[in-house]
Amino acid sequence: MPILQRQGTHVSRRTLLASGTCALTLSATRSMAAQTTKLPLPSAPRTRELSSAFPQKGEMIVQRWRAPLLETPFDVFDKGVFTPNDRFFVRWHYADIPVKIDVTTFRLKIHGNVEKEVSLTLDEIMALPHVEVAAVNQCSGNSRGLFMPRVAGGEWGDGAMGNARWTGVRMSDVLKKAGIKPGSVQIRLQGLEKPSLPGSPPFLKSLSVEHAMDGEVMIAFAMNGQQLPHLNGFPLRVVVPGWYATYWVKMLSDIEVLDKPDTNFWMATAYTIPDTPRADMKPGEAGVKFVPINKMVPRSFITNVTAGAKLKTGINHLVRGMAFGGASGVKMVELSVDGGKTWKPTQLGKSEGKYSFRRWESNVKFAKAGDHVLQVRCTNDAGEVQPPTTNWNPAGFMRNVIQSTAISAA
Ligand SMILES: Nc1nc2c(c(=O)[nH]1)N[C@H]1C(S)=C(S)[C@@H](COP(=O)(O)O)O[C@H]1N2
Ligand SMILES: [Mo]
Repeated sequence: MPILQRQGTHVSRRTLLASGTCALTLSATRSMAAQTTKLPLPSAPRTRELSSAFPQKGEMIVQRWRAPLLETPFDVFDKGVFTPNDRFFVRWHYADIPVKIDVTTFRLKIHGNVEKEVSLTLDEIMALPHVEVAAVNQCSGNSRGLFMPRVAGGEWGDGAMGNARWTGVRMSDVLKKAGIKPGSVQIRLQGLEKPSLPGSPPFLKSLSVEHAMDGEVMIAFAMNGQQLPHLNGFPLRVVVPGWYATYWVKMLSDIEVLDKPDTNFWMATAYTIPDTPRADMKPGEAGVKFVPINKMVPRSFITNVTAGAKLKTGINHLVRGMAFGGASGVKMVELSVDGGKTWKPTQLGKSEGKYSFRRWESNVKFAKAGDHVLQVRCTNDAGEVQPPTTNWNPAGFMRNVIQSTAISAA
């Protein structure tokens, strides 16, 4: 899929914006002899097709063809802390996604409770100071397929997440172009896709003005040094470091400044969590207050040993993986080889910043033959630690229980 580069945008040394002359086919079709993979889910059908048929994407686990839900195969996370763009997960609510974007006529509109309504060109946006952040983009429902009892929604394994170095401009600098009027409370973000059925609510997400102006919330035009893949939001997407991906609106084309809190479906009904510790409740529990999902919580994974592995006794094994702190950095990652009875700190890799994946590794030696359960847990800089028991809520959000990998030593 050749993406034609437009040369010489005056604001960028690199050529990051496609000319938009090539149309993408977004509804990939099944191949004849489809490759499949098995996800380790307790309840859902586990077999999923693997496909490289989506534009600008390598082999991905197909959760749904249309609108695309593509999961990153877990072995990709063992290769490094940055998830390659062509293996980065994809999630859209509606299938009516533009297949072609003309970068010369594209505009980002800012309207609502502003001093001056503006429609910014990509050149005007890219002329603002550039900023960069390494940050994890994780779906609220990552690992939903592991929820018991089962809940409605995409049955993701653990691959509805990815880490990238995002380059863009500060949301605050963009908003200043329009000027936020006093009394504004939220900004509402919208992308270019349309609801598939008339009457379906357009995908709209809002952030508080204070959050949007914090200098960290970004409008990104590049990911890992390249223009955004079409399915990851070309030409512009919102990046909200430390917060769940639902706020990271793709193909951002419209910002409305609101003087009242947003009560649209995607804020008030969908993407809400129980207002309880760890967003935990009992199935069917009544009287639970729900609030919009927000900050991420710490998680960690073993990436080079899979369940059922047979490891030799008496020699050192390097066990490694990655962790992220959620809304703050990774403070510590510990490993247990006895199912959580005792824990030992692991060695952390280089920090790429507090919102990034971080590598960890540890040497493990099994003295005696037998079955062992490996567990890894992350503590973040805010002192939050992954819990030993699972949380539950009806949307399957915010899973961050310590994961177990059963192996045998021989
Ligand atoms: N325009 C638009 N932006 C969107 C969505 C969407 O449906 N439309 N989905 C959100 C959700 S729920 C997720 S998990 C992330 C996924 O980002 P990715 O496809 O780049 O991995 O995009 C977010 N931004
Ligand atoms: Mo999501």
